[in-house]
Amino acid sequence: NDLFESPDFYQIDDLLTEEHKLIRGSIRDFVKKEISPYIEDWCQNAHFPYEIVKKFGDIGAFGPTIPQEYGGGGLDYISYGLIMQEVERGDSGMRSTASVQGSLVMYPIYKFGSEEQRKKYLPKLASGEWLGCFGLTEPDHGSNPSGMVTNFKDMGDHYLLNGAKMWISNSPKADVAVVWAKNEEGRIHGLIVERGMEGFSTPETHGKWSLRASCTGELVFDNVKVPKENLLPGKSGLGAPMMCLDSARYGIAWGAIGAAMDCYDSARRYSKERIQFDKPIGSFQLVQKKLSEMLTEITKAQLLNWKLGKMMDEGKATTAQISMAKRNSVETALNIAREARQIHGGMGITGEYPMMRHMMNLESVVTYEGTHDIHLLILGAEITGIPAFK
Ligand code: TGC
Ligand code: FAD
Repeated sequence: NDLFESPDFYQIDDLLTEEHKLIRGSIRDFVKKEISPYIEDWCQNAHFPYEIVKKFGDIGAFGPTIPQEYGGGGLDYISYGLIMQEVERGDSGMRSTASVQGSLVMYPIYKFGSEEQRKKYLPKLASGEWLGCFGLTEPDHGSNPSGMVTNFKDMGDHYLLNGAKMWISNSPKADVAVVWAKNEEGRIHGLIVERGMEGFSTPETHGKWSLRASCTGELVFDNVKVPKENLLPGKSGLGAPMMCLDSARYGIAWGAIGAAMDCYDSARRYSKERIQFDKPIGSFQLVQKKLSEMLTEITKAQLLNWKLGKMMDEGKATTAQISMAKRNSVETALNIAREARQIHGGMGITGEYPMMRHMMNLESVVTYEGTHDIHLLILGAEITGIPAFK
């Protein structure tokens, strides 16, 4: 990974500012030093390196677009995208840790939280002193979150929360959880639940073949007394978690291309080194076809992501535009991981090279934050005006 060369076939760097390039460079150096040398071991051993949380805080990977007064970076969406790209070049599970904290925990507290909530939680989340998680998915409600059954009752001086969430990134180690639950009228609200509240537990999910360096678990609420001041007052309804997802899905669009770049770069180098039939395999047309198509797809996705970032900064990006980019990037990355794996022959299945790990990770990325088919249907609804979900 010391040799990594970032593909930039269309001089897309010309579209970046000096600050963007500095940020990308510093995250790239961090990933080379703190993630790449260890990631294969962490994944092989299903180990979540908890110490990375503080380190991510130190380099500003948490909540880059949140204003500085709350501990965030005060940066634009291109910077956020570049950070996600570089972290996911290291590993999708590490990017998950960062994007959940920034887009799914800090963002709703910043956007829908009271001033007291912002001051209490955001600086500690930004610095990595606290780790957060986001509970939307339930055992019986994944693609259809509006059917959720987790609920809270108004008990006068507090809320009583009951239910369960499943597949929650960071949950086993999280200090705080932003939880989406229905009130007695069936309206969805966000609640901040803290570790240590009686009746709240976070059992870990074991046996994953994907995102093995990220910890995943459940959130179980058994008559949890949640203080009233922990309700996010700024927005209710499914639109509130969906706005968080818009931000996180945008980060994934950039992140998945980071994984694709890593696979492409490894394949490019291997094709020049590996000799078969007395020639480097990169001299064969079929290998060149694979590499050419990889670079084409990466370049297309880089331009799509950059333009989407500009629209995010202007507040103009729509959910369907974000769906298109998330869906395109993840599919591109999965195809590139598979083709790059083949270019490495048998060596490609080992932890000596990153493709197999990226490929397995990307099976989660293609499923979470809206499955590949749900994003296709979001686009279909935009095109026709006819939602096909129900
Ligand atoms: P629908 O009828 O379309 O909408 C219900 C209400 O929500 C509003 N809304 C939005 N508002 C703002 N921004 C958005 N992006 C919005 N999308 C929807 C909508 O206007 C409506 O409001 P109102 O006032 O009219 O009631 O909802 P639906 O029930 O038909 O569902 C639509 C569907 C299927 C597209 C949506 O629910 C969906 O995207 N499903 C996928 C679920 C998902 O993405 N889950 C992600 C869980 S979190 C996660 O995976 C984190 S992994 C992180 C990591 O580790 O990196
Ligand atoms: P289902 O919704 O049961 O879907 C199963 C299949 O049916 C899919 O192929 C889907 O596309 C298809 N399908 C469903 N509905 C339709 C339809 N209307 N039309 C056509 N096809 C349809 N969630 C959180 O809230 N927070 C997290 O931090 C989080 N982290 C995650 C981490 C990992 C590693 C994973 C794997 C998941 C995580 N998730 C998280 C959950 C994730 O968002 C869900 O897995 C995802 O939304 C899909 O839900 P599901 O798994 O219940 O699949």
